[in-house]
Amino acid sequence: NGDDLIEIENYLRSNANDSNTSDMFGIAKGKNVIVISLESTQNFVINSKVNGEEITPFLNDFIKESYYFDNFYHQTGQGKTSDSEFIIDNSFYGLGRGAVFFTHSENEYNALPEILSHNNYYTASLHANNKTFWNRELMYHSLGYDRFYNLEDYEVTGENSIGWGLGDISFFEQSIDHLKNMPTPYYAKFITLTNHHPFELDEEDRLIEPYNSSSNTLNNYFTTVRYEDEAIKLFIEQLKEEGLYDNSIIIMYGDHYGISENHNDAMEQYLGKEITPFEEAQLQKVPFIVHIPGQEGKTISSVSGQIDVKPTILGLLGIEAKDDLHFGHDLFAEEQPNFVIFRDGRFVTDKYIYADQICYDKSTGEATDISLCSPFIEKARNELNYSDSIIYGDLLRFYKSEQVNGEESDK
Ligand code: GP9
Ligand code: MN
Repeated sequence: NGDDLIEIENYLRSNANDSNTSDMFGIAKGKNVIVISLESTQNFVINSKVNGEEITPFLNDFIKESYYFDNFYHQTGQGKTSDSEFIIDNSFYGLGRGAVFFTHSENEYNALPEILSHNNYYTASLHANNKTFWNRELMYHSLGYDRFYNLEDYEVTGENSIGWGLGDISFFEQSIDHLKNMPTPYYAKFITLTNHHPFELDEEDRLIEPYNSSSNTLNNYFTTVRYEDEAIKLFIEQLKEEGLYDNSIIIMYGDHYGISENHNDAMEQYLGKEITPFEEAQLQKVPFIVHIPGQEGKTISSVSGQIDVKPTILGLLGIEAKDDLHFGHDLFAEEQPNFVIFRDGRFVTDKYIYADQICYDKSTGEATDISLCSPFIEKARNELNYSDSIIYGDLLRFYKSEQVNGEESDK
């Protein structure tokens, strides 16, 4: 009931950091927000090569003029892409089993699109797949999206399809028209698809040769990541041509891993090292890139995750999120907890990695005294439980906040 929420509220209030301590607070006030979900894109492809060729030549350049977080982790579970969307829009964890997009689409949320709507933004998600996939149509309604540009809004033919559906290059090309017609400012989320298991790509769309290992999945993965990189490059060029680039902040994140541990033999060959649980946890890093026009690039190495995206975006837009309940932190604020919790209870701090019930010392990669991890084990369990309680109990029903910016709540 509502009382359960009080304890959680107290926890979240003491846990949050203060966007007002960020010298970036409000830096992108009123700008469009373009978010790109990078399908199955893990961080190990950034600034790496296969057969002597860069895998992400465009992103490697783009991160030089962006804030690039190189210790940022996905936190998804079985809900895969939908979990990443859920975590990013709500700054809550997904569920330990199943996909919250399916199981709790009728809940009350106070998601990023809803908050942004209250702040004069038009909000849309763009993804050339069936609108019922991952129950998006219903869930997007609860998250407060104004519009879902789905399969019906794209021209998909045999010609322009790759693997799961519309190829990313055509997807972005066609999306530009949708973007041009949107009321401004907008929050527009683009969900890519081509770099999806099993990473199929026609010979003619290939920009680099596959890798050579025992895993065709890994071998082909590099080619579809390279294709995705090209699609983003072309999209950014089009944004510039259309004059949309300078009024927009561009945010990219990897949604979840692409290469599961079933391919560890091949990954060991590629990385040239053994994949212990310590390494396996670090392979869950995904890129997180924030491009703000007029700002110089910087690599930020604090430990962070998808849960931090919502407070970070709100901070950049100068929207006070004090009354918003969230588990994450504004990544530009002064205090950084350097603590990221995976859905399965693993975690990473600045000093330790906890995986397979082992507490690893990050500086050596060796197992260390479990008591060093104990306080974090406790905190991780607690936090996941709190998040689950909110979702299972639909507790935001009871949360009557003064909306951000003092607007009246409509709940
Ligand atoms: C489908 C796309 C892929 O619409 O989001 O979903 P995934 O299998 O990665 O969760
Ligand atoms: Mn996905």
